Amino acid sequence: MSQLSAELLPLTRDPVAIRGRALSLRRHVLRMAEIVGQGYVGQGLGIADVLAVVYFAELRTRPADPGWSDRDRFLLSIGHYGIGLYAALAEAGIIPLAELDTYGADGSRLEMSAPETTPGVEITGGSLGHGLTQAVGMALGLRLQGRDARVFNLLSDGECQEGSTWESALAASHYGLDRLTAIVDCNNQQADGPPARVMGIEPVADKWAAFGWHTQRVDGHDIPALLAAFAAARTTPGRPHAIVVDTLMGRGVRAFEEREKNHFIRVDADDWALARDQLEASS
Ligand SMILES: Cc1ncc(C[n+]2csc(CCOP(=O)(O)OP(=O)(O)O)c2C)c(N)n1
Ligand SMILES: [Mg+2]
Repeated sequence: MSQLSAELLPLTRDPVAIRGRALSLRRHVLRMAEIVGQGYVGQGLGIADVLAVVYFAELRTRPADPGWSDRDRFLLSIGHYGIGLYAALAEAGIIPLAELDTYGADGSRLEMSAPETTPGVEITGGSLGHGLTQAVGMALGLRLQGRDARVFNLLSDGECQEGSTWESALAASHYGLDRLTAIVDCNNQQADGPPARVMGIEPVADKWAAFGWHTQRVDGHDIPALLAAFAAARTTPGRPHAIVVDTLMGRGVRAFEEREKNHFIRVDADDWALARDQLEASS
C-alpha cells in the first residue's frame, strides 16, 4: 500500500479565494521568468485565472501522490505554457515552490516545454495537436476501468488548426465522453501572428458545438463566469465539454499586454521591477 499522503488538494468555489490564487500564480510566473530573463511569460500570465479555477476549484488530486490512479487528469498539450502549469503545481504543493527558480535552467525538471517526467505533468506537450488525442484515450480508458476521474485538456487557438484536434473531437462526442473537458485558450495569438491572419478558426465555438460538444465561451479573466462554466460542464451529462476562454496574453502586466509580439519574450534586466509593479498595481 502506498505510504504517500491521501490528502486531497482542498477546493473552493469562492471567487475571492480563486482570485488570490490567480495573483499568486502570476507572481510565480514573473519570478520564474525574471531569473532566466525570458520565457513564455505572456501565456503564463494570460492563463493564470483559468488555471486557478481548474486547480483550486475543480481538480481532484493528491498533492503528495500525483500519480494516484483516481486523480483527475490535467493535460497540457501546449507544452510551452509550462511556466503557467509549474506555477499552479507549486501553488498546489505538488512541486516545491523553491524549484520554480530553476525554470529553463540546464538539468531542471522545469523545462521551457513541460515534460511528463515532472511530477504533476501528465503528458509531454509541444508537438501541437496531440493533447486531445491522448485526453480522449485516457477518458475512454478511465471509463473502461470504472473510474469516475475527469480529464481536462488545455489547448490553444493555434491547435485548432490541427487535423488531429478535430478527429479527436469527433471521437469524443461519438463515445459520449462527458468526463472530458477541452479548455480552448483563445488568446488571438500564435507564433506567427493572430490566427485570423495565419489560418482563421472562427467561429470556433460553433465548430466545437457542431462536433457534438457541450460548448460554452467565456471571458477567461472573469472568475465567476469561469466558475459557472466549469460547474455547468461538471453537471451536464452525455457529451464532452468545450470551454472556450478568451484571454489576453500578458494579463496583469500592462507592458506585456501591450506588446505586439508576445509568443516568446525576452525582457531587459532593468524592466522586471516595472513588470512587478504593474502586476501589483493591477491586483
Ligand atoms: C505540430 C507543431 N507544429 C508547429 C509547431 C511550432 N509552434 C510552436 S508554438 C506555435 C504556436 C501555436 O499557437 P498557440 O499555441 O496559439 O501559440 P501562442 O498563443 O502561445 O502564441 C507553433 C506553430 C509545433 N510546436 N508543433
Ligand atoms: Mg494562441
